[in-house]
Amino acid sequence: MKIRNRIENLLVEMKKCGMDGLFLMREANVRYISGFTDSDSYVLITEKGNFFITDGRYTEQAEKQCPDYKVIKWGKPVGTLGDTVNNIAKDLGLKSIGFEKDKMTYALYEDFKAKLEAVELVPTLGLVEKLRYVKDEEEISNIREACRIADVAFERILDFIKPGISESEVALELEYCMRKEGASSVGFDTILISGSKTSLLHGKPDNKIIEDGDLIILDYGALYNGYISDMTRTIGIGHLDDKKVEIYNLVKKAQQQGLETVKAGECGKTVDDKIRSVIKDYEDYYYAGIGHGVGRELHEEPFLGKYCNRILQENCVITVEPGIYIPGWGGVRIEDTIVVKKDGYERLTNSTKELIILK
Ligand SMILES: [Mn+2]
Repeated sequence: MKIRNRIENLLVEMKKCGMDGLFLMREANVRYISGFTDSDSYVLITEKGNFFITDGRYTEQAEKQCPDYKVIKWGKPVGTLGDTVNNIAKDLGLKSIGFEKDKMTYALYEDFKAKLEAVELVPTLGLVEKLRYVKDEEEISNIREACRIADVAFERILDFIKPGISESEVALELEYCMRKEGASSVGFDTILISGSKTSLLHGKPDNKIIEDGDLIILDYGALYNGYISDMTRTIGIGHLDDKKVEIYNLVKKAQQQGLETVKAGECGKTVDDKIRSVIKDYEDYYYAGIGHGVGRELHEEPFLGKYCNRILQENCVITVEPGIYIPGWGGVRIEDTIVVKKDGYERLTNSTKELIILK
């Protein structure tokens, strides 16, 4: 979708809230609404024009990337951000300006409060996020590519993993594979943990050595063109005991049945209910957050879990990632990134979910 269309859609939302300006600072929102690909920048959206506010490091880049905006350089000698926004507000005669209340800092709010005397500051929540909830074709194709990169990296890393090598070495190689395949960076800090550490949902790779009998959780993703993929696979090394195989197959079944409940019109709770019914003997070891939207941010709406009632819509991109985590023993998680469709879903991460046991 063109940037101009996104701005127009946002203006509609702003009108509903009765504000004539909207100041944005959440990086994912700034990028979405402007096309800018870097950080430390702000936008002010109004019916009378759109302003991209950044410092001297980024003005040239912004002029190129944001043709729908007037680029404004802030900082000395003009003054603070509040001064800069106030100058625009005075020129345009703005009466009220919205801001992201979950992102605005107290210090910046104080600055705005002091400088924007004639303007009402209106706290807002999720206006741009509402537009980002359903992905357009271009966004989906970026996520699809990020998922393809993760799939290729998974295939390659299987040749690299062997007993005696550390988690950190494997994580580094995995990240290298993604960069080599076209990722601009990792989508988030790689979770690559083994043995009893696998009960830590977000454990960090370290110098722990991968040993015979270990399960390994690989939860990682690529960043491509500003969009993230998110996939988890659990694999085994050498001789796995029966309980590990049993729990693996249970999680695999739960994830598959969870996926099959996904379609437009359902909500995150439905998926959770289904998964819970499959893993019921292990419910004490289950973590209720079993999925989330993914796009410009790793975790965004809609979320999937027991208390998640937001309706899944066609072309929402989400993850489904149930797991069983037994403290001191270990855990299993399986996760795919998928697109919600009218009658089901399309899987974007396509790596196998058959239990892989490396020798
Ligand atoms: Mn995830």
